[in-house]
Amino acid sequence: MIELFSANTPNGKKISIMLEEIGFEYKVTKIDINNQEQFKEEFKKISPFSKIPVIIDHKNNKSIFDSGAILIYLAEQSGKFYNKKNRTEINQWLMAQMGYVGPMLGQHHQFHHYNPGKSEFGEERYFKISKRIYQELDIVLSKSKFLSGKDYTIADIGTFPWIARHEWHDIGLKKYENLMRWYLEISERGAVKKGFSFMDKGELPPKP
Ligand SMILES: N[C@@H](CCC(=O)N[C@@H](CS)C(=O)NCC(=O)O)C(=O)O
Repeated sequence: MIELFSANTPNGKKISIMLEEIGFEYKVTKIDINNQEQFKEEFKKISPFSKIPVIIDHKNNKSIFDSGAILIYLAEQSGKFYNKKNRTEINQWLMAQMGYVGPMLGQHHQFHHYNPGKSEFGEERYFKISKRIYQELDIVLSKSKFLSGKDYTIADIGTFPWIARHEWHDIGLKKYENLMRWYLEISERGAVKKGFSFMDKGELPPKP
């Protein structure tokens, strides 16, 4: 059984979606990051940077932090969404999500959604980068069905919950035909719907 320490955020949703996709049994332990629960000593033992998500695999008592590492671990354990023959491609898109797509869209959330009017520089910078990301993903998805090729992989699972915040981004997902096609197709997966609503029952990926 997997224990998922998480909160209802894009990084948190990546793992509940993956767990639903691979059909592993899991239980969710909520970490209230708005009430500083991530800084509790007990949690810091398994999360050195005090961040969600973290999992404990109770089968071998192993704890893993960082959503990218968790996705790889679960893919290796299940043998799903991480085809050995395509690993370099998948790693490339997963690392780009972890180091670029997620962090930049996350900054856009901070400046545009949570704190508008506080920093013109911050708002403009991350709005511009976020639009670039939409454009860049759209180009990739005009050439392949999923990010790393013809198959749905952990790179798509890692990226999807970030694009699912499209309403906050205020960019207009509909304008990006290929990104939109990818988003709608993934939104319709039963496991994605279940994983998406892991904390807020009934929450669905918002329609563009
Ligand atoms: N690289 C980490 C980033 C995780 C992350 O930023 N988590 C946020 C929520 S989405 C968090 O726990 N924030 C609480 C804090 O930083 O105090 C991952 O992908 O797991």
